[in-house]
Amino acid sequence: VDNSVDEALAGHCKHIEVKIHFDNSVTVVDDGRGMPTDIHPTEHRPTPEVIMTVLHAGGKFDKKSYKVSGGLHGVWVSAVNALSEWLKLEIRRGGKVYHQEYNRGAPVTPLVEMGVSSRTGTTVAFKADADIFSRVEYSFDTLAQRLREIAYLNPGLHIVIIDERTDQTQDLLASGGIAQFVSDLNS
Ligand code: 0RA
Repeated sequence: VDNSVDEALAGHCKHIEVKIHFDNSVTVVDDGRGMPTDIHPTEHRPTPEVIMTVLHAGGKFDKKSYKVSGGLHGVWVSAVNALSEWLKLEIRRGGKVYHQEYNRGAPVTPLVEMGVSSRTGTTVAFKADADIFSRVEYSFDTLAQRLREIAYLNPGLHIVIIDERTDQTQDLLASGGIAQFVSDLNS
């Protein structure tokens, strides 16, 4: 989600969907630019694989021009990958759809071209590793609360959270930003 919010802060993402599935896996879909799919200039493998497996990778996060970040400079998505039993990455970019899968942080498929799409964005689906976490069940309220805060801090960014375990959903869009937060708090 923080990587998707970074895309929103850069002006390229308007919609983020977070879905908690029945098996407590989670899917995060954004309509950002999609991760670059070229070969990484120094690592000599596809950039998404570098972003997903190397802490602090991601290229743009280290650039001086990149002063705002909802995440922690490229750490998050690789940390999520390392702590996941499995993770499935889908990238829509340049008219194409790419896919790669990982187990416990390690790639188990190459990055492959899967089809065509007129949209752009990134989808990350993952299941927290029960060998690492003693509890892998998500709290809808905790996640909804955090995503609501993110929505207030990013006016115009539309965040939807869907819980398939209970059919609960929250539609978060705060066009008025922090001013709206104060007014909602007062009311
Ligand atoms: C590196 C560079 C660019 C975008 C991203 C990473 C990116 C990562 C994630 C993770 C989840 N959603 C994401 N969306 C984008 C910039 C790409 C460009 O310059 O076109």
